[in-house]
Amino acid sequence: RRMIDEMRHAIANDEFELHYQAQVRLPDEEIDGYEALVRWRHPTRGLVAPNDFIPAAEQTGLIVRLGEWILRTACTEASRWANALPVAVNISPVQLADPHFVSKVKETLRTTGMDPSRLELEVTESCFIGDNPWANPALQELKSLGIAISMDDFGTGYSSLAMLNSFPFDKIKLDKSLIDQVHANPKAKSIVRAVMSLGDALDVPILAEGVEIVEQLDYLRAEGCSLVQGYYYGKPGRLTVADASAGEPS
Ligand code: G
Ligand code: G
Ligand code: MN
Ligand code: NA
Repeated sequence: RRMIDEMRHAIANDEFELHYQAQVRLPDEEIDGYEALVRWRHPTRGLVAPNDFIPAAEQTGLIVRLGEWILRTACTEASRWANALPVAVNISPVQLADPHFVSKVKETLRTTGMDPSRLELEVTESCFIGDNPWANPALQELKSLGIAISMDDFGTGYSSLAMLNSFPFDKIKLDKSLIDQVHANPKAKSIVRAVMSLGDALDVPILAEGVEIVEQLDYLRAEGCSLVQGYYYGKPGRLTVADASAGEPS
């Protein structure tokens, strides 16, 4: 309760901020876009990580309002980037269960002037399971506007393959837990190789998450992985003028 009152106040008080992490294209190592990751700049506790407040926001439904703030802020900030790269925004299953989600996204695109083809929404399989019959049509409609839809945390759930079969994702984000051991463990190597081949077969690009060291990158390159994201290239942060934004302080 207290946490939620505090978060409600924090939204009104502008205490949340978005950090951006580069997604890098291989083999050329050019930046392909950025993922927005929310943080809470708490007046006394400092910078609070999303794992410490997103679950409570989801349980209470406050994620709907926070998610609107996140989407609006990501679109506002990204529409000012001089490099005009795409921005990827994480969408909670609770947001997708809101029957007004699609109209809210459309409204946000309209009010921020964001080009829909520069917006990507990241969803997890928990968006589809349970009783949300409109997740699939909602995402189809957003896709028809030119918004890209990515499957996040691929390989961690129990129906990821069924989801790939039921929705035409634009990108698959292979979870960090499978990348962690990819330089060292033969089993992890085989799994990652199989996912790359799945991506080829479906003609969907695979993005490897949580790449931290060059040995992981070397294996991913050798397997033809086309996108990577992780501390190796950069931690999430405020974008500086030199990075991406025009007239925006870092
Ligand atoms: O940024 P970090 O790695 O600490 O994020 C931890 C978790 O919080 C990840 O699962 C990530 O998807 C989630 N998360 C981060 N930012 C957002 C956001 O803007 N919206 C939602 N719904 N989840 C987020
Ligand atoms: O679940 P999702 O993929 O949206 O969350 C991504 C999370 O992973 C973010 O919290 C981000 O800060 C974190 N992250 C991104 N790259 C790395 C990395 O290389 N190492 C670690 N440990 N975490 C990472
Ligand atoms: Mn994500
Ligand atoms: Na992930």
